[in-house]
Amino acid sequence: MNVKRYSVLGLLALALVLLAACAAEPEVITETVEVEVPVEVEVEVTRIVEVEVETIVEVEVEGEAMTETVTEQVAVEFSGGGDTLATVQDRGLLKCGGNANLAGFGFLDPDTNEFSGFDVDYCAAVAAATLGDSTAFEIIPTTGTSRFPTLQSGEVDVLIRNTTWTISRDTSLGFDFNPVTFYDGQGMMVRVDSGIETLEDMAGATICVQAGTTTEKNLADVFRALDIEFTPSVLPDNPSTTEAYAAGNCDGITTDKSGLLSIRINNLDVPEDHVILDDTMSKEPLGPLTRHGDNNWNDIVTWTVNCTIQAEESGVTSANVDDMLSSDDPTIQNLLGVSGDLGQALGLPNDFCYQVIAQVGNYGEIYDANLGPDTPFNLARGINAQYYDGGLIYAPPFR
Ligand SMILES: N[C@@H](CCC(=O)N[C@@H](CS)C(=O)NCC(=O)O)C(=O)O
Repeated sequence: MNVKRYSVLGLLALALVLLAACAAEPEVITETVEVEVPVEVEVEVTRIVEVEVETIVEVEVEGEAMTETVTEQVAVEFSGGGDTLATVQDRGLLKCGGNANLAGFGFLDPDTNEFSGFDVDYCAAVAAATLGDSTAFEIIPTTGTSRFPTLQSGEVDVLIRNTTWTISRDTSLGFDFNPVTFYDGQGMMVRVDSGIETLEDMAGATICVQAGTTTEKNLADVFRALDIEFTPSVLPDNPSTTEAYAAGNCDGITTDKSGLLSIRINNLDVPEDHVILDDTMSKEPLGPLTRHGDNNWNDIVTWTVNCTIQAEESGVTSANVDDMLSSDDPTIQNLLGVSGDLGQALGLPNDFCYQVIAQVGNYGEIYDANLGPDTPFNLARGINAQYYDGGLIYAPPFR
């Protein structure tokens, strides 16, 4: 009995103490505690990448001078993905790997010392998107073999030089490709008076081709598949390849069809004496590329290209872009940064695409300015038409 009475009293006492404690003002205690906060550290990774480099060597066979291609692995320092946007913005200048010898795409005019072409305009577009100034870029000219080490080493921020997107370039060479800006295919040009009408007529021919290109490999594969014997004459750049063909050292010259058209119009004395065969030997999707590992920079180049493509689809041009700022079409509002924070998510001003269109133009304008009906190329859009016109040019949504 006693036991029971004591425990009831004890419980009452405990309840009173707890009530008093609950009613009391909470006491504020200030003390310093050490906590571990996860910190993100940016690490610049430097690795050595093996690159296949093909060197042309002069050899003498039975008293006759010939060239031979030697393929070797060369170690190139890979500067890592890094933060290319910060580098470009600190420098106030975009460094673009380009081409100096391919009129229409990338060409250095020896008289004016100015670069022009379809690829050059895409360098201007990236400069407009990232620096707000389409003139704030410099082209570093590269050849078929020097272009990849130039990008890997960090000498340039982006490579925009009639370069084909292939799996090995995207993976083992350590790059990321962006949207295709020009869908091409490999062709063959011959002299009209040769009587050659198709590749099958080229048995025993000598064919001029440029080193370090997809072209060189496709040529061997296609001719092997057709069971046609040929002799490749592999040369280091466009001028030497074209000169060898023009001098009659080769029966045919092969590269991307756009390249052949450019060579025919710009580098041969009488273009009408040369014909590009109908045969298309490969797929050559051409576009810009960046170093693998800098995802944001790759996104920036990707959405700069997409901006030009969407602008064409939405009817936004360099001439009407200011009026389009008051459009009530949500896609146009997003595209031009009138609504939403799409630019900010890339680390850019929201009007990055407005700057591209106002200063450079939309995809169709860039195409026409360099390759369209008012240029010597007069190259029909073909598969480079917008998807709604039966082509392959298509921008994902600006949402
Ligand atoms: N698209 C092909 C071929 C690109 C290429 O280098 N083409 C040559 C022939 S049109 C060129 O641009 N030459 C200019 C030069 O190196 O001077 C590739 O990516 O390998």
